[in-house]
Amino acid sequence: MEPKKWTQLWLDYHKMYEGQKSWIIAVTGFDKENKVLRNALSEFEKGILAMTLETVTEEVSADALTFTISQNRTLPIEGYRIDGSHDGILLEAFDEKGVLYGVFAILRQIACGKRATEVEENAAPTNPLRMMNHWDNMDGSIERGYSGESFFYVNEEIVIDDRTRDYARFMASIGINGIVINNVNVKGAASYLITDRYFDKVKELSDIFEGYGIKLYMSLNFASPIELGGLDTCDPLDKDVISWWEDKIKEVYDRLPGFGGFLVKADSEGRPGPFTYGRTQADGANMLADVIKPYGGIIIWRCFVYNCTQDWRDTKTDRARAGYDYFKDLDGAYHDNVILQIKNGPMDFQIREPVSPLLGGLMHTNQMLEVQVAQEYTGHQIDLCYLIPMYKEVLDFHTHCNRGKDTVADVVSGRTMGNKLGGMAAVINTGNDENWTGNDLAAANLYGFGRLSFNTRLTSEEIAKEWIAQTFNLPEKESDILCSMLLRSREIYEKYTSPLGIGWMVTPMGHYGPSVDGYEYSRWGTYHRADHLGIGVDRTDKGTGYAQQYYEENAKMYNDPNTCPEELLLFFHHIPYTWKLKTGKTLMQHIYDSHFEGEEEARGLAADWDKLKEVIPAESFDRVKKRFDLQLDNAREWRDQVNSYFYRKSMIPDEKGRTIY
Ligand code: GCV
Repeated sequence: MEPKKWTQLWLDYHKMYEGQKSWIIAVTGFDKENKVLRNALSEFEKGILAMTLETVTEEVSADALTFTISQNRTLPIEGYRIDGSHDGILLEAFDEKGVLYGVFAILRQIACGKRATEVEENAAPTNPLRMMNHWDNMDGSIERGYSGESFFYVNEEIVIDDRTRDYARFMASIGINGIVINNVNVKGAASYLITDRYFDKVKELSDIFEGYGIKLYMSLNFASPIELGGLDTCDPLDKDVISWWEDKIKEVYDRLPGFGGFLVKADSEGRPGPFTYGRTQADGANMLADVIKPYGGIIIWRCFVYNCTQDWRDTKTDRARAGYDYFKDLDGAYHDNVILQIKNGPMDFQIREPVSPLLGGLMHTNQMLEVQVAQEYTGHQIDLCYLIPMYKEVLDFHTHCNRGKDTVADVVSGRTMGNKLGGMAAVINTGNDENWTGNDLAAANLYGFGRLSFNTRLTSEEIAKEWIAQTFNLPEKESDILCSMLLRSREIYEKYTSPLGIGWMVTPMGHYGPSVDGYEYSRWGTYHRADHLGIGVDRTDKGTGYAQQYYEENAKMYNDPNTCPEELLLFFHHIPYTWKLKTGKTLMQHIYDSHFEGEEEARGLAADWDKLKEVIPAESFDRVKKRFDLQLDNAREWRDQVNSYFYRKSMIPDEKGRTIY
């Protein structure tokens, strides 16, 4: 079979200028044979040649430029300093990873318009852990994957080829230092990743990753002692279970010495966990953490724990409360090599949610922010939806947990509490499609997540511009058009789907396209609780009490519909259709207008894309254009279904007299 080709994403070096010189490499303080260093040098050689036509040579000549790499232990771990001058470039770094990141920074700056001799930066990652979570299954499918099949697995075998290496290069180029290679829902063959059946291949994969400064992690099946060990329990306090894990984890580290640790989804959506045995989440996490500790491993324990069968006809029952209710009381009980991984919002990656109150609500526990780059609820990589502005909002959110250092970025980076472990993780959006991310423009989210997790101070616009320059190298005018498209896209998607924080209203299983009452667990009634008078979920002190899970300042703000940010109004309140918003419009009119505007603005995005036809490579242009055609159908459907649903519920006509079906 012809191997599938693939694009080089943002490492598709374009010719930027024609340099006249050659380069000599001088390394001091580092071992030149170190894998990471060798890969860094080869990236430099490749990138500089493609972008400037200058070559790296061993012949010393007076007019050659020198690329000096030198160790500097006063810089932070993984940090680097680059300084271009007429003689060449000086790159100082704390460690080899810093060299690798420094090289990619040099190449990025050249791709963004600087000459090699002008590059300049002093940088160190703001987050200790910057991770990608694959939801790839071993049969090759990907849970919530919209870019083809897995490139890690085919028919329950691990595939390692040039694409794997390119993937590792891409990840390193944006600063990723940890990758979880399998779905958190560990099913079928994936349980055997920690057995002889797969160790050799996993080791090969881990060696490739290591060469790019990346640790390999796996999702773990909490019921492994039963499924692999033949025990009749996986109770975390049972001594046979503990001893089974001791043997297993020893075996794992014997075979995979560089292994990072496990990611665990327990007691959620049918996954086994400590609750089955009357134990707490901390009992489960700590048992594994203690066993893995001697090997330097960590346990990343997800807080996406909720009871999907709960009956919410009782107004106090609320899925949004679950994370905090299960985890807050155990703050401080988790051992120091446990990190709790918390989704950005209390529900599930909707287009707009408040920040999870657990972030910063926990004050004595390592925490990591989980976001979803895969566009499960945000358009399936068909609809354009640049998610970096959403991640920025989350990172910049003031939790009020600690004066002066209270943003989510402060909390997860470890600055608030002085934790060594923490960071950001993303559910990745890649697959084996030729362009990796289905929609070529969805690669901006992949790129952006990595860059943001490395430097949370970057703006959405800076990231978009960097990505555009490296991917397409467009003239300024066209670059501005594309940048504006990206920056507008999230709000446009929100406008034609579910504005004001209501969420869902999406097809229950697929999560693409409108289904106003369609929440997968809706046998207890609609999720949005709309009736003929109003819509929204009362999460105030008179309702489910969710708003009270925040620190006082935020709790008060959310509790009152007059101070609650309007983009979250229906998340926190049940509001009559006649309610006046700050614009003076009624809620009902806002719903109509938002859907009409959203659909129209989506057409504006597609029209802007057409303006780029001459400057975007034809294959890429056509792929994206086809997606815009689908997006426009989707936007129309959302507009019409939502508007007609609420018109029929409220019987309030559109003031502008537009056709509502
Ligand atoms: C991996 C949502 C998704 C599931 C996903 C789950 C999770 O519910 O729809 O596909 O499962 O989140 O984050 O564990």
